[in-house]
Amino acid sequence: MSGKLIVFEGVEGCGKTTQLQRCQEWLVGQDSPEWFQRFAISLVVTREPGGTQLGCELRQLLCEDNKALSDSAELLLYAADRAQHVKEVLKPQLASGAIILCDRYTDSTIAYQGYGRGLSLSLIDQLNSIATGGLESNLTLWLDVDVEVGLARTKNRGRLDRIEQANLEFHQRVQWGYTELAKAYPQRIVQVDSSGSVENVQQQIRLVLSQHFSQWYPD
Ligand code: T5A
Repeated sequence: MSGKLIVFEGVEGCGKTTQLQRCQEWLVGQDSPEWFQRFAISLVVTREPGGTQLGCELRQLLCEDNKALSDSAELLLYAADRAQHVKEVLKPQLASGAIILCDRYTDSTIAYQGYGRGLSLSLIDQLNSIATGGLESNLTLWLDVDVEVGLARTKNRGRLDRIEQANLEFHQRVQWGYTELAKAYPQRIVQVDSSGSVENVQQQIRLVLSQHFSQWYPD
């Protein structure tokens, strides 16, 4: 049985890391849904950037306050992180049948480096294709929240990383990118209203996951 790749995406502070952890607790915890136990599916939680040892080092370079990093260098570092992650983690785990919950993937590069930084979308498609070897997500949950709301959440949390410090227009272009992606790939991307409470968003996600699992693993 081949596994499934489920990706969490969205602008800064959309709550994806919080929701991904809640999903993990749900799937492997005491309230684990019957369908998850029945198929004895193994669960892997990972992220980009930083899902491998090399990726952790690249993440430091990408997230720390490094004003000298050019837009093209940034793009290539995200691509390098992804290439390593796909080869070392995603493909082997999917081949062994795991369900993977992944914090960010190819759509982040399109939204941030393409729409946000204004780099060529066709070049990004080529780089994504080289880095992934064609591996697409089975489901991408786009946690949709107003940019201002998301940024306010991250500010409450304390020190901002390099990209969080970018201006509001940059983050609005990133949001536009996600909107365009959701229109272009409705079969893969599901929009989740992420403006409500953590519990409310989690309920929406559980519903989407339950529906997809019943299609992927019919009785
Ligand atoms: N990046 C990444 C690119 O530019 N290109 C790429 O190709 C890739 C892969 C690091 C950076 O890399 C960029 C994007 C990023 O700038 P990251 O680690 O995913 O990527 O960084 P963030 O997006 O900053 O992720 P965070 O974990 O910091 O934020 P999340 O996941 O959006 O939000 P979360 O869950 O940590 O929540 C943020 C705060 O909000 C609260 C939480 O408690 C927390 O304090 N919160 C809520 N508050 C109220 N209501 C809710 N519903 C809430 N949900 C969460």
